[in-house]
Order: sequence, then structure tokens, then C-alpha cells
Amino acid sequence: GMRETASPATLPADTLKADILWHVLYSLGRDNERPDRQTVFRALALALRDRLVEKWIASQRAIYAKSSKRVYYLSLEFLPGPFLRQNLIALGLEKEARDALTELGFTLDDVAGEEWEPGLGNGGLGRLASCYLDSMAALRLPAYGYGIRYAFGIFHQLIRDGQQVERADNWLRGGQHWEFERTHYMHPVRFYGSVREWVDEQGRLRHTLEGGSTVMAMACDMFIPGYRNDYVLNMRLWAAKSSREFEFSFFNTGDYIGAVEKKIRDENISMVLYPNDEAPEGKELRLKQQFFLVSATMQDIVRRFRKKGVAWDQFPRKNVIHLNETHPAVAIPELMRLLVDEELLPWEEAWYICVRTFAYTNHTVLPEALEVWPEELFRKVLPRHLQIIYEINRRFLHDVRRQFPHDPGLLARVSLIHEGEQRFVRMSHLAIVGSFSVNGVSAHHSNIIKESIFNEFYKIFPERFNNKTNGITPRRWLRQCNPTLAWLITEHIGTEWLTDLEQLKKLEPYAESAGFQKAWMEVRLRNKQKLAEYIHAKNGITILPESLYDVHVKRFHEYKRQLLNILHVITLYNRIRRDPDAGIVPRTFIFGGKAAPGYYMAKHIIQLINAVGYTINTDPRVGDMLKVVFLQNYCVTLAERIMPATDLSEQISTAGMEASGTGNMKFALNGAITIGTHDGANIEMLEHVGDENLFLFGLLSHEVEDLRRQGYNPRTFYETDSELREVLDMISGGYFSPGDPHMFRDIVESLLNHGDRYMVLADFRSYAYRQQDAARAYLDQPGWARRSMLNTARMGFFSSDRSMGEYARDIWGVEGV
Ligand code: 26Y
Repeated sequence: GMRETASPATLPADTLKADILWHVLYSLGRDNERPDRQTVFRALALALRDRLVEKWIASQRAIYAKSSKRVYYLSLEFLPGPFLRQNLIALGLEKEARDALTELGFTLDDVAGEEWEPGLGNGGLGRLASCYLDSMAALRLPAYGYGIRYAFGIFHQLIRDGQQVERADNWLRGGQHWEFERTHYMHPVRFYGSVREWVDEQGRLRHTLEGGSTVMAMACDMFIPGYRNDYVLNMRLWAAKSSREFEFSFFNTGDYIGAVEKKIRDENISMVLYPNDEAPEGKELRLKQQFFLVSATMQDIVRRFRKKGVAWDQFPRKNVIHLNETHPAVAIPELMRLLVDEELLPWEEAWYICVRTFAYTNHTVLPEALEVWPEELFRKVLPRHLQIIYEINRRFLHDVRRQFPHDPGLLARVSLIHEGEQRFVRMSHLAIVGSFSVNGVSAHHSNIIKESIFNEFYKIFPERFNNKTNGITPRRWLRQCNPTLAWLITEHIGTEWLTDLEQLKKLEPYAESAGFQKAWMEVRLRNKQKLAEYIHAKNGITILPESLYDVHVKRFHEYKRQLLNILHVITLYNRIRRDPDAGIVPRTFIFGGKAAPGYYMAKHIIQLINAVGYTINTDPRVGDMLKVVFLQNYCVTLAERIMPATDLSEQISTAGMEASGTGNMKFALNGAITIGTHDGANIEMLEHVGDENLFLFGLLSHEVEDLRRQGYNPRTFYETDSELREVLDMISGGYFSPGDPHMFRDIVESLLNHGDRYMVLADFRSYAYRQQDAARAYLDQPGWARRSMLNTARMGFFSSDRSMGEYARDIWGVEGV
């Protein structure tokens, strides 16, 4: 197993076993006679990293040689999921790995189970970034992902006594087998201080930051291989390290402990991912994280650009910087600072470069999710950047005033600064003004952006606004998570679908074939059996694999309306209690998802679901008719188990509130049927799969708005719908919390007395009807099989390869290397 002589590039694949044993001994320092499972996992990961790094070097050389325009995808979040299977599939080494592991006495399933996924994101936005990297690699785009290597990712969720409990996610504890830590490769990042204005010999006004404190950003690279194309991209994650100089200055004064304390403070910057989506905390540390990512990344970008030795005005032709939400939008004033303060370009030239370099994706229209920073905080942390933002704003408002001289109120509304009792920097306004492209993530959402939240910017910059409907990678979300279904598909239509998902259309002719339907449903039933085993092991609940698996997994938020789902569950329960022979289709309701730790109502809803589950699952009158399961710690790994085993996918946000959704696509690609609202990408899914194959219900987004304007009164629904009234009375009366009858009062209060902001009651009846349609459809199994197959067959559009192709062509202006 020695390999000092063999260059890794020449290693034949059949040495995988030898490589594993080599790493067991030399990289991990363990006896390679009988290594344990965890050790074998780590050694296998290292053996794959060897192969990845070779291809990465070759890919980087190719990008450099072609002098391609580079794409920089900046995101505060990435959710790559477990790497092992994904990398094996991309490298074409799955069979070799299985064989090697068998010889070592393990199965791939067991070994893959040892991996702890990096939870460096909250949900949709982070997972989207990872699907996009997978597709950028598949398309051989000259791209880089940039983010933060949080020491603690999204918390690990436990359910204790029906309630969410958070545990720190110490994912680095197992040692890092996939990444390269570039311990000698660091950039300084500077915060605080004050701006000194002075005039240089040429009479130019100059700005220099003085004082402040410096933290180092250390690069950690993780590799993203393209599917069987020898191309590898990297996701560069920055980790904060204390700077030596400052330590020394402490040491000189003999303050040893002070030096160590400073080191700890500095390294805090990349310590933890903020676990809230949709409601920014406005904390200083979070702003520092954002600038930390931006400053280190800009230094990398500029260093690579300088190697080309071309003039600055070429910068936008050679680079595009994509902002995943406003979180990294401080990159705009940072590039201005580099160009104006350091490169001494005139403001106009610098700005011309800036607005040709940045592109921004918006992921949310919820007003409370729009990022704003108190001006005082911004000034303290980034004094020079605040000045630059003011200058951008001054010039922008000047132009707006000229374009729209008769609308004086407009200036205040579009200003980058919100002025009130307290002033705030509006990050979305900064991102729009500083970018050449602003896109939403589904057709519906992009229209809402243009017509409502950013309507005035749309009038000012109509050419900037565009749509790029989200997508998901078929390699992870079908090939990897559902290998038996993938195999059945491949047997009939070949392998092309893996890189051209529209090929799934070729399945359509089989939709009427009884033989294929049978094979399809057998694969699905086996997947459902496996999930039943998992649920039994984790929750101790026995569920019927033949029952309808009705699944609602996503972050907990009131707008996503897990509450509407559980109200319907209780409705079914009541129907069974009234008439045990009512002929209800046996169902298993599966819930999963995390609530932001400080989001009281979301946590309360989790608790309600668990309480209802307990009541129903232990009620002998119910038996196998109904089960309610809450799976703890929903994450990518768990999603991979759930997607292939779902019959009915719940996508029931209040219309107008879910920007796109991507879970909806994962379910449908695996043959689940959607019950959903006219929201986000559900609407486009309907257009693709046809309305017999997807159950939509509820208010349209303009109806939601109209109803709200006219004065929505949720009580009328309570008073006129007796089934609904019974459900709400049970919850507020303590039916599900006999030990504490008041436990869930707040939830009912929010619906009846606090305006039901998300219109749960308004949509209840149409949801319950549509659920009945779904149950009826399930009774017709051949019909369900056809619907299921047609969902898969018609999901080609929702490949992230399609999304990335559109970004590359329409926004970035880049092609595959
Ligand atoms: C500012 C901070 C609190 C914050 C952190 C994370 C704000 C928002 C987020 C994450 C938002 C998010 O995940 N949005 C989701 O993005 C998906 C990908 O585009 C969409 O499919 C989904 O509808 C949207 O909710």
C-alpha cells in the first residue's frame, strides 16, 4: 500500500482499498489490521479527497489558461449534505468503493452512516447554494463558492417532552476529512477604527482607516465534483484566526491572558451560524460575519484579477460577483473602497465597474426578513463603508430626483437609509442600486417583486429585474437518495437524464403500462418500508407502509402553515371518533423541521403537533387509521430518507409568501404528489405536471391581499364552520394537554383574536376538501401510480442545471470551460 512513487494522477481505481488502508495508517495513525467503521469512513474520504484535489488543480489550470470570466457565488450559508455518496457517484467510484468496503468487512450503507453533514445553513437558501454549486460543476462553469466555515452549524434539534431542545452542532469534532485547511493562506480583515481624511501631494482627497482591529481569514477548501466530467470546483470557507501582530503587542506588555482573550474574541467571528431565517437579529457579530466573508473574498478576487495584469476597467468583463440574498451586500461598498481609496480610481469609474460586477438574488418578500442595520452599529463596525454608502445614496437620489421630479415622497421610500426616530441602512436597496441584475426565485415571486415590494426600483431600473426559477440537483435528489427508482428509470430511458433532466419526459409513455406501474409502486413501497423501519427505531411508532404518507418537512414558520396541517389532522381524528367506520384512508402524517430558537410561536406549534400526535397515536379507537410522527432534526441527511418515501407533499404556505420552495421539487421528482397553494414554484409545477397530477387549493395571492385590505375577520370562519370550531375548541380547551389545559391557548388566540395573519382559517375548508380529493385518489392505486410517474416524468424543468444554465447565459455571461 505504499505510494511514494506513484503520482496520484496515475492511480488506477482498483487501488481504492489499498488507499483506504494507506490513509488508515499514515493519515489517521491507526492500526490498519482491523480498522473500525469510523476510521474506514475517514480513510475513504481522504482517498477520495486525493482524487478530487488532482481534478481541482487541473480544473483551475483550465480556467486560468482560458482566461475565463469567473463567477463568484457569495453566500453566508451552504448546506452541502453528506459528501460520501455524492462524491462516489460523481467520480464513478461507487462500485469500487462497495467492493473495497466489502473486502474490509463493511457495507457502503454502514460507512456512509458515519458521516456528519456540515450544517452551514438554515434551510432553503443554503441548500439552493449547494445545488447550484453541484450544477455549476456539472456545467463546467468557471465558478467559486465563498462562505464561512462556522465551527458550529445549525443546531441539532432534539424533541424532549414534545418540545424542541437545541444542542450545539460540533461538526468539526470528528476531524476534517473533506477539506484542506490553508493554514498558511490568510487575509487580514479590518473592523472598527476611524476614518482620517487628508489631501495627498497631487491634491486628491484621501480616506484612510486608522486604528481598528484586524482578524485573519484562513481559507478552507471543500471540493465539488461535476458529474463524471473530471471537473471540480471549490467552495472556499473562511475561518477566523487571531492575527499574530496583535498578540505580540500584548505579549510585549506582558499581558499573556489578555492576548489569549483577544484571540478567543477574534476567532468568535466564525464560531456559529445564526439559526434564524426570515427575522434578522441585528447583532454586531452577524454584521462582522458578513464583512468577514466579503473582505476576505474580495481580496482573493482582486489577487486573481491582478495576475492577469489588465486594467481595472476590464474587471466586470473578467468577474461577476453573485450575492445570495443581501447578506453579503456589503461587498458593494467594499469594492468601491478598494477602487476609490486604494486604487485611486475616480468615483464615477469605480461605480461604473461596480454596477457591472454585482448581481443579486432576492429570496423573500416577508417585510420582517428584509435586512436593515442600525446606522450607529454600522458606523461603529464599518465607518468607511457607511460613508461610501452615503455617497452612493447621495448620487442615486440625485438621479432619481431628475428622473421623477414630481414625486417628492419617492426619495425617502427608495433611499438606502431609512430615516425615522432611528436610522437604518437598507441592505436590499443597496443591493438593487449596486447590481446590474436583480432576480426572484420563481415566476410568481419575481412578479411580486416587480409589482409590490420593489415596485419603485422596478420603475427606476426596469432592465435589471428578471426571474430565475429555482432548481434542484438530480444527482443528489434522485440518483443518490433514491437509487432503486433511479435504476428503474435508467433501465427504461438510459442515463442521459442525469445531466439532462428533460429526458425524464421519455417516461411518459410508460404511465399507462400496468407492468411499469407495478414496478414503480413496488420501488416506492420498499422505500416506504425503509422509512417505517427508521421511524420505528427513532420514535418507537409502528406505521403501515401501505398507508398514505403525508409529509410536511421544512423550517417551522407561521407562513408555512404547519398549523393548518395539524388542524386538518385533528379534523380527521374527529371524523374517526364520530364514526370509526367512516372509511377514512389510512394515513401517516410525518412532520419535521427546526424552529428558530427564539421564535416562540413556531416552537409552540411544534409542541402542539407532538401533543396531538401523542393523543392520536395512543387512542385505541384510531388504531392504524391515523398516525402522527414528528421526526427530530430535519436536515439534508434526513431529507434524503424522506423524499423517496412520500406520497403526498405538503406545500401549503399562505399565497404570496413562499418565494419558491425547493422541497416541493424534491418530493415531486421522487414521485410524490403535491397538495399546495398557488404560491412560489408550486404554480410552475402545476403548469408542468398538469392539474390532474397536483392538488392546489386556497386563496390566490391577490385574494389574500384583497381580503386583508377589506378587513379579514377570521371569526366568521370559526362561527360558520362547525368542524373547524370543534378543532379550535379542543385545542383551547386542553384536549391535547390535559395536564395543562391552557397550554395551547396562545395558538388559538393568534387565529381568533390576533388577526390570523397567515389566513389559516380562511383556507381551512378548501384545504380539507382538497385533502379529501387526495385520499380518494389514493384509493385508486393504478391512478396514483400514473400520477406519481407523471410527476417525476415532468419535473425536468426543475433541474438546477437548467437554473444555472439560465444564470450563466442571461446574468453572468459565462460558458463552460
Ligand atoms: C437575515 C437572516 C435572518 C436570514 C437568514 C436566512 C434571512 C433569510 C434566510 C433564509 C431564507 C431562505 O431560506 N429563503 C428561502 O429561499 C429558498 C431558496 O430560494 C426559497 O425556495 C424559499 O421559498 C425561501 O423561503
